[in-house]
Amino acid sequence: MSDPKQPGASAPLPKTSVADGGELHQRDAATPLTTNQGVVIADNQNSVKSGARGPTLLEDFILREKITHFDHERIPERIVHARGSAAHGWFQPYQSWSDLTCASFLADPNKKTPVFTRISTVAGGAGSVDTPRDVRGFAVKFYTDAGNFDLVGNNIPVFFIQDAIKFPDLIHSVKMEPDRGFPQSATAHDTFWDFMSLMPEAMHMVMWIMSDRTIPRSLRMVDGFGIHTFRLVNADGRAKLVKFHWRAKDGCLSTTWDEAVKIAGADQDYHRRDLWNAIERGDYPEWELSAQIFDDDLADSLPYDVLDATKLIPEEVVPLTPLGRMVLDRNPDNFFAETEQAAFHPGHVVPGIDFTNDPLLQGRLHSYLDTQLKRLGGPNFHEIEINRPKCPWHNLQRDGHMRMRVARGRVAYEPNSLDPDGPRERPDAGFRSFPAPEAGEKRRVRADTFADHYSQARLFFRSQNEVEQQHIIDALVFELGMVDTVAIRTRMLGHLVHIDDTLADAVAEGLGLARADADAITPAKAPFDMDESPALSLHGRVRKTLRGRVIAVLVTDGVDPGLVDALRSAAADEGATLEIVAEKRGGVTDASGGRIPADHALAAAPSALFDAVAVVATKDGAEALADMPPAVQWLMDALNHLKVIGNAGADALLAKAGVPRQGDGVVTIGGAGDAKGFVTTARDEQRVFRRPH
Ligand code: HDE
Repeated sequence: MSDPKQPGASAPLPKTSVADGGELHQRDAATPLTTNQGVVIADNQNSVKSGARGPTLLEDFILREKITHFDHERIPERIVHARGSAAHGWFQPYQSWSDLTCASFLADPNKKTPVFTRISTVAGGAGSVDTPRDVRGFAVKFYTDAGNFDLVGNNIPVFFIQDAIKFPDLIHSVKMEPDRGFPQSATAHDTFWDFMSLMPEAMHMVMWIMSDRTIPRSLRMVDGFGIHTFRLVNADGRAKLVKFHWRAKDGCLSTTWDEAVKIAGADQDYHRRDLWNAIERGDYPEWELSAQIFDDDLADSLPYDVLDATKLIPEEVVPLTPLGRMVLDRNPDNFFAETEQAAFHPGHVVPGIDFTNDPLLQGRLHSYLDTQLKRLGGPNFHEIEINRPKCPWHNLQRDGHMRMRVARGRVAYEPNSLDPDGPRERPDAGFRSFPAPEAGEKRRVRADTFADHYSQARLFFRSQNEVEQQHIIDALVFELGMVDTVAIRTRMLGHLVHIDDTLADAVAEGLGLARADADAITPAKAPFDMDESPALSLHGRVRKTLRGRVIAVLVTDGVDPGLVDALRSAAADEGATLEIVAEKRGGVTDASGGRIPADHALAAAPSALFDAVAVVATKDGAEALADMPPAVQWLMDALNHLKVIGNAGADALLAKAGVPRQGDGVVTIGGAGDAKGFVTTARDEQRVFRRPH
């Protein structure tokens, strides 16, 4: 586990200090409460009145300042990715990559670059639930010593559309419908599928969003992708094309759909809480930054265009080169100041990294700067602490809303002769665009090389295992089943026919349609079969680890405390945490008369919230649980959500919940000696996909 106190890691602020304008002010018990002007407040309970029962006076500047500030506490939420959670950490390359790029954060294996990473959902508002079916944003701000670099990606390597001009339409279709104001944070409605069904280019992304990638177990267990093709440029000006990937060290893991729905009801902050708690516990999430590096010749040889964000390059064609690792080891001190005010922008690049002509990326280069002006209120958002570079920065920009820097001197222009020490351009070290030759007619046009919309959708579907394919089918049946307009369902079916026959037939069957009901759609370009890419299967890449996972043990009065301790230490040996669930929050009395405190009351902690579960009960206790509907539901859900289940004396409850007593991820725990076996089964199985579900 990484040490946050190592040199280069961002050290946590002392708990008794506040960061204010970059200065630390120590506080102690005698620190007075003041107004924003520094006037000490004598009474923070009562406003100034004319007589005890008289009117409040307008002159009460303390009241007015406080209420006015409160009235303005919100800023516009992000139009997309409004709901997100973030943490601080660092990035360190494995070696020097200076032959590839002059980006300074990739040059020195001994250098740690501070980062701030925000992972988000796309469609819902800032207060929406954490577990809808949705893409996750994956935005990393590197505070490099050559300026800030933002890698603003998603947890899926492709996107819905090919040209930025369609983005407002896409987002309007997925957000709540404008007349009725619902549904919040859901793709399962008419306007979204209407738009999808009219956008053949979205079909590859449709396959991804209907897969388990969009219902992650934890923000710590998602991969990230830069999506677009970028350029890495070295000091000699030589460039390579590159696609960035973040690989979660503990692997990707997803919930089942039913589980995601139940989590949404039980804990709408599930992902935010999980990330926060993991970092507080010292289970620092970690990702490996990798890159697919290739040149123009290879790009030209591919049967799709690397400038088309609806296409990926299979890893079997261009393998990943691991560049370095990122560890998130510090929670924000203040959600608003940091997570909410963080301004990411794909246009924040550093020397050594450059853009390509991907028309989606080009549109983003406008949008993010524009959005920050509105959201953060003006052109000085880079002066807000979370956005400020950590390297020196000097220029001749001046003034504007909320300017914080006090620039000195009379010279705010260049060239000048009056300020010889003022900032000057540096041709030797400054950012230089890669001199890609460009020429062409000025036209509103889409390249012919972008015209194949089905081959990669087919590639993705066929590269999934049977269980994963079934999940995609189930998700499509569910989502299209929520669409009221029949014509949208049949139009979508018309697209699925071009992707895969089994898929189209199964979805038609699930919707109660016949294959013949599918709209006749003529592809702009006939799809072709590509070699399957096993790397696209999530299940193929699940990691057998319990690091940072949570195991719940449901206990009753009279249980053996030694067994509970054995389970706790077996879990700890695997890096997992054990949490006790009991009928009452006060806990239970064990066989030796001691107390086992509970972390959760049963009614507040459905098994959906945990990675694996065990029931440790006496015979009487198990019979009592079997009479409690929440306990029966707890175990039924654990079974249906494919969790490994440990059974210590709980036969009566298992029988009532319809859980088999042994096998398929159900482990008998006869005594303390079996604790390890249960925990290692949970580690090795992760999710028991063999079970019917
Ligand atoms: Fe974004 N996107 N986007 N997007 N996006 C925003 O910027 C936009 C796209 C992504 O944690 C906004 O600061 C356009 C692709 C993330 O703060 C906005 C287009 C990818 C985040 C915006 C795209 C993303 C955003 C809203 C089509 C994956 C959250 C608030 C051309 C590579 C960053 C903000 C955070 C946020 C525009 C497409 C990822 C409106 C116009 C493709 C992770 O500027």
